[in-house]
Amino acid sequence: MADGNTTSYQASDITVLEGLEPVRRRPGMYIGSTGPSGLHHLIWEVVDNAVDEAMAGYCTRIDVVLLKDGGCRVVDNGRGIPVEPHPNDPDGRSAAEIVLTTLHAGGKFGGSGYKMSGGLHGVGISVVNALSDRLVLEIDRDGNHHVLEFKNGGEPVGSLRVTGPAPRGRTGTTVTFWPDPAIFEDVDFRAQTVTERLQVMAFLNKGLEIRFSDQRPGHESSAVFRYNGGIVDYVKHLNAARESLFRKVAFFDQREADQEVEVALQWNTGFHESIHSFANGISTTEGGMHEEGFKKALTNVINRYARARNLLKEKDENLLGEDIREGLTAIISVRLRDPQFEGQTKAKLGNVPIRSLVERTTNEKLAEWLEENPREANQAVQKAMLAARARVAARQARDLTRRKSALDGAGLPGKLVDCSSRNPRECELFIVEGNSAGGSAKDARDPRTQAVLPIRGKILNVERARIDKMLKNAEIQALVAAIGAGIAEDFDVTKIRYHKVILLADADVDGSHIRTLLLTFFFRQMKPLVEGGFVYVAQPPLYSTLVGKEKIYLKDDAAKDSFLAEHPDHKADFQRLKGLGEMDFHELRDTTIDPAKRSLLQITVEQAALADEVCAVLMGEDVDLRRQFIQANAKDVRFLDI
Ligand code: 0RA
Repeated sequence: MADGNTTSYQASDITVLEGLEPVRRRPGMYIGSTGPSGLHHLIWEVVDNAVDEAMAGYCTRIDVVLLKDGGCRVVDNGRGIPVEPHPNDPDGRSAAEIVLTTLHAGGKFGGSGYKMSGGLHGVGISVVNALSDRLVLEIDRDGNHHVLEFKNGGEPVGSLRVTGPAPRGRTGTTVTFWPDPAIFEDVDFRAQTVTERLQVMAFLNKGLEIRFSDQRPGHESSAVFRYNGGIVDYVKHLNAARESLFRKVAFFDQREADQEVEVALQWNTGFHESIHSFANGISTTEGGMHEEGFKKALTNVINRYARARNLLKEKDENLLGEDIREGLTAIISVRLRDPQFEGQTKAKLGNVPIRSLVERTTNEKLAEWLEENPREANQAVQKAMLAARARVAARQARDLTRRKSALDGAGLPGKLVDCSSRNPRECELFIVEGNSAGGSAKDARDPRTQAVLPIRGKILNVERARIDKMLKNAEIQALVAAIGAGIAEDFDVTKIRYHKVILLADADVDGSHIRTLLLTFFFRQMKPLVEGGFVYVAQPPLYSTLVGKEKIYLKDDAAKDSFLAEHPDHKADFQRLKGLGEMDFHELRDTTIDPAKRSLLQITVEQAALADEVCAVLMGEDVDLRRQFIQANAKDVRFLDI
């Protein structure tokens, strides 16, 4: 907000409320937690104050440094916190000292100085002081360099004093703090957390240069973030790994007396909606009024355009919001006085008036953008129409699948080798890659409680195809019918016919691929099955060896190594077990089928979500990105390693 010309700021504007003891007594009230999130909150708080200076038009650069000794330094080139004696303070302390030692002191709460502060995690820089065992404040202002140090959670050491001249012409504030180890579970900052946040702040504040440097031994790194395109650059960045539908990024904004909005958007050829919204620079992951206003207007504008151009005919139904948002990447950034954060994680914007601002702005300015960019507008509408057609086809396919599986017995797929028990709690379904492995599994199972469904691997190779295609797939239909609880919105986890759905595939690339695809399918179309912990992966061992007459199975190389360490005299050979298809009846039973001997991995939602990500990445062309992604995540999910 470049309102620097119209507001004057004096030391007397800073209102004095209360001391810092409450913060140390109940840190969670002020920073959420004393875990990593709370710790990083200290940095955000100081940086937000500097960003406020930037928004007010006085600061162009912020430096964040993680110091060798564990401290954090934030340097800005703003006006500097006021240094004169505070007129309302009987002891004549400096305004800067009051700002750092008084809860809720700061121009933001005084009224006139700041209009729409971003530093409204609400707490102010004094909270950082309260939770640091040491803090050094340096201010360059009026040609002087001022210093004031605090210890033990905000006790000033003397008073603000001039130590010399400010570097020529410089103004600005430097806050260096060392989080109190008595307060925080852990005082190690995580560079990635910091850089990700700084990058987003740079995107949201066009032209502001934010530099990061990590000087901690073994962590040395640095980065510079500056985006002259602001949120337009943000959208380009998000779509960089994808194929955008067209090159242009739509942008529009609107300012009113005490609220403002900026929107940037572009479609990609994918199917995912990726809307990121912010209020005063804070990510609102649960959405809220600003997102509501945007979505409503977007649906409205695109439908109006499609009708006016006769792309949608009179007899055609309107496009739904979800059709239009397929493949959409959008940033909505609003600034407002007194943002209300609601919802489970306090990440949902509650201010009603902002909805109308965003809706009006989008209605008006996106419509203009479409008129001015007919080629792009046409592509967006065509994509939404395709999505609508796919949605209708998907519903038909779902209905068909549901009808096919309506009656048990009659509706069960021919390939399913079912078990005889009708008590789902004790029943298990093995989904087995390939017919030969399916045959062995059938022989090795307990026919009372264990069922086998062989599927042919490659036909599932539709990576993230639209759901209508998936549902026409015979293998998927068999799967849905066998599990017997419907699909997507119709999925009813209380109807599942097996309480263990076990994926049984080889430990090789193909097996990994099919596991990933199946997990993606469960994650997208039967999420409660995953959430309920009903999905498992069987982990057939890699090696076997003989100890006397007994056959020992070893899961992987690590298991083999530790076995050898424990049995230094072991002479017998190790057999490498090949594919499931080549295992004999006994091997298969003893390692993967028999509940008493096998090893199963229960799949978490996070793992299934990761499989979904892997599929998404596989869809793209970016092999490096795929490698990086998988390397970054492979440690927890070995079986997904592709
Ligand atoms: C109160 C009043 C003014 C600026 C600031 C605080 C201020 C705080 C921080 C914290 C980090 N960097 C900061 N920069 C400025 C207004 C001063 C004026 O009117 O000159």
